[in-house]
Amino acid sequence: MFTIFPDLIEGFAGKSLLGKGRERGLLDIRTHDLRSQTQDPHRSVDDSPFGGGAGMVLMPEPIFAAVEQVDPPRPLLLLGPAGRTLDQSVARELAAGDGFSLLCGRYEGVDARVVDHLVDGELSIGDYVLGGGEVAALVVLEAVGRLVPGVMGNATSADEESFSDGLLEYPHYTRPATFRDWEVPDVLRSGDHARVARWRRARSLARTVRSRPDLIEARGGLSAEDEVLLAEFPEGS
Ligand code: JF5
Repeated sequence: MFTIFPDLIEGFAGKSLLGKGRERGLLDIRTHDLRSQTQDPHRSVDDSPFGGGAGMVLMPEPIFAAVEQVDPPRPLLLLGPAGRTLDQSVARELAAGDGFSLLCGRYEGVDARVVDHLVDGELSIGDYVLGGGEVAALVVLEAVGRLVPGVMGNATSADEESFSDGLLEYPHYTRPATFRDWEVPDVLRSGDHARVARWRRARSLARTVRSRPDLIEARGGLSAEDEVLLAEFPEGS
């Protein structure tokens, strides 16, 4: 990871799930300060744009120098809205690969020669503008890190299966069984594991139909089996 805010990245990657994965030697996350290679007294990383206009642009020299100094894992991906949008498939691909590096842009953008001659691609986390790539990089790290075997224990595989299934999660409940008159559905306390599994599947389907019909569309609509489950467990059952 290349950034002008290495402390920000380390503060997050040193804690949480990523910190644990690192301590266990499962994740190798390295942060590199783009200012480390600056030559001037002000340690400048940005300058005004040729052709005029507002704001500043990240200069090519410190970025090329920082990257060439460490010869990082490739692909080197620049965070920014021009890239391929991160989703669970992209996260899975990155987790399954041999490693990758992230470059965090800032200000109005990065000198185009970095895009043309240094990075291998661009990665977005969605269609909105951020002040810099750092928060986006943390999103990528967390989404990918939790998929690395061992980082989350065996909880990940099951949970991952449910997303690769393209459905939203079923509702979860814990104690107390009654909270302010609101009861946990009887089926979850019945001890009938097969029935619990069918109820959860029905709730996932119903929730996805209601909130994310695009995901149902992407799966090619509801199957006959899906329809049967929805009929067995109507809303409120
Ligand atoms: C960035 C120059 C990058 O704004 C983003 C972003 C939006 N979606 N995904 C990433 O990245 C920060 C700011 C300025 C380049």
